[in-house]
Amino acid sequence: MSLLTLPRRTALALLVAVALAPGLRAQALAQALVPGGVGAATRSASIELRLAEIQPADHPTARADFEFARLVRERSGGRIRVSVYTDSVLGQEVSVLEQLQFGAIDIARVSLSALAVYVPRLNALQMPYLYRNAEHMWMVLRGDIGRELLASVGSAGFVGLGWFEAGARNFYSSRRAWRSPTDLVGRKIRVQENQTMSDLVAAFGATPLQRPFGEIYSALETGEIDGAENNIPTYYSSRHYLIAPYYTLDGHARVPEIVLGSTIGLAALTEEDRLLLARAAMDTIDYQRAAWAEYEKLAESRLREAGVVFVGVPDTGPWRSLARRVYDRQPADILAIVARIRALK
Ligand code: BDP
Repeated sequence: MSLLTLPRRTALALLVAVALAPGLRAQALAQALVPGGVGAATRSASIELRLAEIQPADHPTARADFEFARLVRERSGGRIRVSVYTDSVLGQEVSVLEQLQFGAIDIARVSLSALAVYVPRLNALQMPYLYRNAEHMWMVLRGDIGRELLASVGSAGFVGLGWFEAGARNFYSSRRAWRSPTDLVGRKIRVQENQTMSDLVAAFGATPLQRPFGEIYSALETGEIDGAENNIPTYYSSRHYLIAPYYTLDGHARVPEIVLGSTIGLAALTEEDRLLLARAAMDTIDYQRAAWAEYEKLAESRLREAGVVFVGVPDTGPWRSLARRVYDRQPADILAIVARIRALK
């Protein structure tokens, strides 16, 4: 489709995005203006896409972004280059999603929690104690449910490209170890900017505070929050353990990561190239999961060396029964997906 044949609003948004986005290829987009079609134009033009990542470059998720970029480059014969911007240099996740929506960023790897604000049905995938284990989650993500939900992000101006592993999330605290849910009562805990995550923390009797990821360290330092929650790799790479050295292995949720394109940012690409991106993202999953497993072990041993106290939770029963309240608040469409997930053997 040529830009001239796009609906007026989309074409305008695309032009605004071009003006705002140094990452978009002027050449490809200029050619998109030529009647005759974007497809014909972009096949030969070189394309540069900007990918936003909030994690540091050595985090397994960021390493997978680089692998994705490598695959895209190789498979497009060097024609499509994905430049990966790590360490939140393009902004925190809420801002990254806004920039993706208007095309200032072409691709991003974000947490499903952040994205679910735009596509509430995605909350089904991060419900507490939902999956039996990581394999169960991957069966869901790689199957019909994962495919349907990835496609559903189109309604919010995104192109769902693929999923990444993000382990199990656990609570960590700065002053003393939290051994049972009663230790959380009255505590202030940072959560992602997502209502379901707030509901979960509230179900344990704590006060949820939604804050951007980049603000956690100082919020722990000043005592604005008593703790936060995340997976082991992120707890380690963010260095939050330096001020919050108690990590409780309650495993309350598995929140997958998602690789997203911008509908506007990728509008100048051919359908074939968009497919190439999606296949490359899917083909990066095995690499990412292996990198994750390896880094998780390394992070755990480094954390132990640093004196972090890991609090084992042999019986998650009391945690699970409180977390059930989060399910009571869910609309029927989410509960229907949850039922399908649970039935998947
Ligand atoms: C990490 C995710 C990152 C989230 C962060 C958070 O990789 O995308 O933004 O958690 O808690 O595990 O905000």
